Amino acid sequence: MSDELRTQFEKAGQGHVFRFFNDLSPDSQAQLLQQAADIDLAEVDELVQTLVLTEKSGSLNLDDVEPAPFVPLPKSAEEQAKWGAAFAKGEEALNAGRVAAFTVAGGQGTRLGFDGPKGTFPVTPVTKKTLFQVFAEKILASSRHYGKPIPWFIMTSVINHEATVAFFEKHDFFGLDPKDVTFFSQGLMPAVDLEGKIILEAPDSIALSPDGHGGSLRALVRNGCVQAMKDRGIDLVSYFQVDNPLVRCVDPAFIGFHLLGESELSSKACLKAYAGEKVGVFVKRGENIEVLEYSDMPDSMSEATDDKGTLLYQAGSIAIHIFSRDLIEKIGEGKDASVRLPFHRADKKVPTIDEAGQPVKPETPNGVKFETFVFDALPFAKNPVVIQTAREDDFSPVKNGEGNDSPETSRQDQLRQFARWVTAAGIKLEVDETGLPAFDFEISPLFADSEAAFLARKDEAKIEPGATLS
Ligand code: UD2
Repeated sequence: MSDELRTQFEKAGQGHVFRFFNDLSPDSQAQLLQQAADIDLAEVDELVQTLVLTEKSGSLNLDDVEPAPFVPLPKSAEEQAKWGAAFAKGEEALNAGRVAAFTVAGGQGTRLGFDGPKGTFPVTPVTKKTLFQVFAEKILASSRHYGKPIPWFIMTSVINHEATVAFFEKHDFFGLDPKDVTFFSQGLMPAVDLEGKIILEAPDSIALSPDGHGGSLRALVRNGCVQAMKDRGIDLVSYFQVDNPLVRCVDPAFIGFHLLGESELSSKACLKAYAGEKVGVFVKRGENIEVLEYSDMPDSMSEATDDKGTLLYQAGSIAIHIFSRDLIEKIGEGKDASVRLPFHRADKKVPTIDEAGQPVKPETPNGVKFETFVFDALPFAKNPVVIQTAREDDFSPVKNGEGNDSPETSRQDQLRQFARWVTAAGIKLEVDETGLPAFDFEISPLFADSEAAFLARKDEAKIEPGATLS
């Protein structure tokens, strides 16, 4: 098998991957062969031809792009009724046990500068619960409320899989039944140099990296999760990213809009906080709804306003979706070439080796990584629905060490949410002009995971500095 594989790599112009092979120990040879065997050479060749060797076609054609329509937050009585009906419909699905939660947590989290799976980063104001614990408690609270387990699928990657599983084991799955938590590792793609040659990171190792969150669809199929969902009668998947402690892991109204719209893929949008905010934007192109990634959007477009000064492209994607299981299966199986997620090119500094096999740390981008994005599933989905959500109820991610979207901004946004619930319950609490309370306290999702849940338990709530309601 080793000779055959090497011949295939040579024929594909990638034979250099084995240039140190004869000097390697048997274990190292086996490792390299395994890595090579997992690479789809035809796919790599196609990506090299289309994304690396072809001149970049300049800017994207954005001529026929317009802002996407979305369901606004309710204001009128009619809209309130519509949201109420969606909420009831979503609750029906939750009561019937049709919903699973799904977190993509395979990324590297380089911007945060935190060494470890991002989900193990502490985020809450007082007890410093980690992102994973916050999600676990929200999922547990919902499953108790609806009297049905909500299975949770967590996608990791080779970078953090073992550490993630160990973290959950160490913390007894934060009260969840381990049977309801499934971890699986996403696929990997080789990085290539600017001539399209696969990069070696060591004499016995190919430079591999996670294939993007779009890889979650094929990973869900390949790892038997879609089958497990079928076995458990689950046909709705609530998707969110690992970095956002404010997310409602399962949101009845959102699920309801998905069902009422007979949608295969629904999305939440937040009005952009400022023109340059680093979120993709929902757009309409012909009949399709798409997300245009922030890096692909020219400033003239992201800054364009109407005559009242409102941003034209204001519906920011906050990476919260409901997928119908069938759509995951259709795209994830990869059988039908007409429903495949496109790969995107990202130029990166990829550590490599020189001709003598010595490590080289590049100063400038020397390689190309290939990633797919989950929102590229939108054009393949029937009846995509986009609903607006209030940022303060759904989105305050931890992405950067400092400044915007940092642990500090997210901590404050959690405090403001707690303070709003407390104030709505008529409990006196001093807050500043931004709604930030005068002291830190914390409400566990297991005590209350929404304003309505808090109002129902307000008599048990003693709010004082450092209080932790759980
Ligand atoms: C993402 C969206 C952006 C906006 C924003 C909201 C992309 C390209 N952009 O930006 O439009 O919605 O989020 O917060 O997605 N991940 C994996 N495997 C991978 C790569 C990423 O699991 O191979 C996970 C990662 O762990 C994280 C999420 O995907 O949970 C987002 O990744 P990111 O931090 O690279 O995305 P970001 O913030 O640039």
